[in-house]
Amino acid sequence: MGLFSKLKNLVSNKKEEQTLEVYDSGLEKTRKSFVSKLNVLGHTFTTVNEEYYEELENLLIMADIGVNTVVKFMDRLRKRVKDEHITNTSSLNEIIIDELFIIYVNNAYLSDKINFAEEGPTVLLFVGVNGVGKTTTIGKLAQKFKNEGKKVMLIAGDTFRAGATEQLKEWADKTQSIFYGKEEADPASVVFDGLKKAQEENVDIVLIDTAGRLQNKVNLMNELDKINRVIAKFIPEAPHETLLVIDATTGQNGISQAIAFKEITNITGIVLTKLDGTAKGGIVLAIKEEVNIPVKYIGLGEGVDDLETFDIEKYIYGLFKDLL
Ligand SMILES: Nc1nc2c(ncn2[C@@H]2O[C@H](COP(=O)(O)OP(=O)(O)O)[C@@H](O)[C@H]2O)c(=O)[nH]1
Ligand SMILES: [Mg+2]
Repeated sequence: MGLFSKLKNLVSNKKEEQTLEVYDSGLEKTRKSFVSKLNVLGHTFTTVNEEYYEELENLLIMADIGVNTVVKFMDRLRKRVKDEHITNTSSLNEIIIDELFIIYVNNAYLSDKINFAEEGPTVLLFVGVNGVGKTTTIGKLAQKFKNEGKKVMLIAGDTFRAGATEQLKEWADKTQSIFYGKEEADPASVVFDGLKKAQEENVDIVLIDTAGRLQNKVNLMNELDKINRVIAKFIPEAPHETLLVIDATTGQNGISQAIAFKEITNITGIVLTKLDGTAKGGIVLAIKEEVNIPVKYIGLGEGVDDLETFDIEKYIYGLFKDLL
C-alpha cells in the first residue's frame, strides 16, 4: 500500500484519532505555512517548469528541511516527473509527500523505540543546551511511564542552574515519581547517590537531568564522561539511552547542536521539543539527513501530556493532511 492511501486509512482509524489530534494541532503552524504555500504554488504554476521547481525549492528550505536534504529531494522529484511523464503540478502533491517520506526512511534503522533494560532499572540520560526543554521533557516522560505502570525516579543532575533542582522536584511531585537532588553538589556525585537510591527503591526507570553548558565543549565532555562512568559503575550497560533534546524553533541552530553533541558523547536518540511553536517542522527531516540519529519523542506543547512517541506517518499526516 502506498503511503498516501495508508495516511488516508489513518484518518479513519478511531483508535489513532487521539494521537493524530496531537500531531495535527502541534504541527498546525508548519502545515498552514507549508501547505498553503504549496497550494498557491500549484495555482500559480499549472505546468511543471523550471520556475516551479525553484519556488518549490525555496519553500522547502523555508520549512527548515535543510539544504542538503532539499537538493537530494529535488533531484529525486525531477527524475520522477521525467520518468512518469508528469506535466501538471496538480498531480505532484502526492509525489512530494511520498518523496519526503522516502528521505526519512531511506537507509534508516528506523527505531523510535526506547531500549529498555531486561532486568533492573532502565536509565535514560538527557542532554542538550539550556532552555531546550530537557526538564519539561523528563516531567512529561515521567507521567507517560507512570501511566504505563512503571516505578519512575528523577535525578537532578543539573546542579548548575539556580532553581533547576527545584523545578525537577516539582515534576516529580506532580507525577508521583521518586526524586533525588542536591543543589550545589557535583553532578556526578548527585547521579551516584541517586542511582544508589534507585536500586534500593527498586525503580523501573530512571530519568537523569543534566546541565547543558555548551560554551565550553571540553568541560561538558568531561562532565558527561564522568556522569557516564558513574552510571556504568552501577549498571554496566547503562545509560540505556542518551537523549539529546533539541528546540525545533531554533532551526538550523538545533542541527548544529546535534552535530556538536554527537562529537562529545554517544547520542542514541533525539527529543524534538516545541514543534507546536514553529512553522519549521521540516526540521525532523533535516535531522535525519544531516545528523542521522532517530527522533524518538516530540514535544508539542508545555503541558504534561504534550509529548508523543515519534511516528513518521503521523508526522507526515500532521504536515500534509490538508492535501490528502
Ligand atoms: N511550546 C512548548 N514549550 C515547551 C516545550 N517543551 C518545553 N517547553 C518550554 O520551554 C521552556 C524551557 O524548558 P526547560 O524544560 O526548563 O528547559 P531546559 O533548560 O532544557 O531544562 C519552558 O518554558 C517550557 O515550558 C514544548 O514542547 N512546547
Ligand atoms: Mg532544566
